[in-house]
Amino acid sequence: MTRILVLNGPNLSRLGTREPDVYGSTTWADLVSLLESAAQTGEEVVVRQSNDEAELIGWLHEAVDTKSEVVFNPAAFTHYSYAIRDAVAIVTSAGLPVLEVHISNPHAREEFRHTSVISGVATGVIAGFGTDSYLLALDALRRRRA
Ligand code: CA2
Repeated sequence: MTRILVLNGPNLSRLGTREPDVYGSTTWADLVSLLESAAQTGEEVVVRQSNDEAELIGWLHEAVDTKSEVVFNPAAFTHYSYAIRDAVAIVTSAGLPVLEVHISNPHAREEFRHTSVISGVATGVIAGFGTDSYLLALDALRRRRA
């Protein structure tokens, strides 16, 4: 059984309630159901969201302990959290993939979003495809495993 942790950072639980031009109209509840139901035979997809940096870091440590693959939207922490970068590096250096995902394309937005302190230690990055970015990441994990 392959366990996939889909981790989400601050404010993503508000998806679908504002800024639909940037983030689309899919709600957080819709996204959770979509991802859970996208699990294929032999996969368990666990979706979590936190506004708390420490909790996200704890979940990344859990990924190492449970040998889970990770799809991660660090949200605004993407742009400045060295603590989260270090935790992602702990996962990838244990040989487990961490795919950084973004709903929007941060490079087409404000300058501060052009920097990701996570990308350099992530396995790969998928951004700009709306909530499909998560589905593309699940597919990329499968192709990498095959
Ligand atoms: O595009 C993405 O997925 C982001 O990671 C989303 C973050 C943003 O800080 C990153 O630059 C790019 C923001 C998530 C906030 O989520 C909201 C959800 C609904 C309404 C407003 C914000």
